Amino acid sequence: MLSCSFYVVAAVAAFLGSCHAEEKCAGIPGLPGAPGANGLPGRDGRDGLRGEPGPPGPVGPPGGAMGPPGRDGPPGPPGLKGERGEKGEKGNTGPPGLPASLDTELGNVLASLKHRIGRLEGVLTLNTKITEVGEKILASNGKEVNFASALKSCEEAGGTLATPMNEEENNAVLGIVKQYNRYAYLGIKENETLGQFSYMNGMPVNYTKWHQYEPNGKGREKCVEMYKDGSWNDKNCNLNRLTVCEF
Ligand code: MMA
Ligand code: CA
Repeated sequence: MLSCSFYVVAAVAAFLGSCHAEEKCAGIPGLPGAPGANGLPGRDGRDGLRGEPGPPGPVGPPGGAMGPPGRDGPPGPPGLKGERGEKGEKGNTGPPGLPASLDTELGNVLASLKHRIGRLEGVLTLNTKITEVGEKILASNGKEVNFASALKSCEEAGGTLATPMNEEENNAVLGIVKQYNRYAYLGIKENETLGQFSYMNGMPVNYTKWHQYEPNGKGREKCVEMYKDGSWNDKNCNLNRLTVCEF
């Protein structure tokens, strides 16, 4: 609070500074009155902005009613593949195509394959790995085993035991017998009728090259071996003979 003496000094200063040359001077202003009493409180202001939601409340007492179900979680991973369904109906017939004989693209592929196979046959023949006779290919693994094992080896390789059906084929097998200098089993066996021989498919033989006085086994020699002159002998099946296959 400003003291009374300050007001007096201020009033004298104002008087001396503005009035010392004039004829009539205003009177000295009175001293300011004491400050008035405080006014009444103002009116309430407007409501403030809405606050953030508060933190979740504490867990309620046990035994309270269960709250409502929560929202669905995110989708789970895909399930296992289902079992194969039943086969569907046969589809419609496709558009008509060219016969293979008139399809140039197919013809080119076939010609190329034939050429390549021909070259491979040339290599195998040159190296005496195979003998080609008519449509047959003859080959030996050089092994001497019993009849059942020899037949199995040939069949596992996709063929069967060599079965000469004519003189030319018999000579081709003979070439392999001479090459290994070993007797070979043929794909021929005596059937239920003693003295009668059949091919592995059960058909009776229609070409034979029996050695003189053969066959003479009469049921005791149910397999057939080729001698080194190309003639045949009925023989036990449990001996070791050269494996010669035809494909
Ligand atoms: C052996 C045996 C027969 C064959 C005769 C020919 C003694 O038996 O190989 O199969 O018929 O020889 O003499
Ligand atoms: Ca015999």
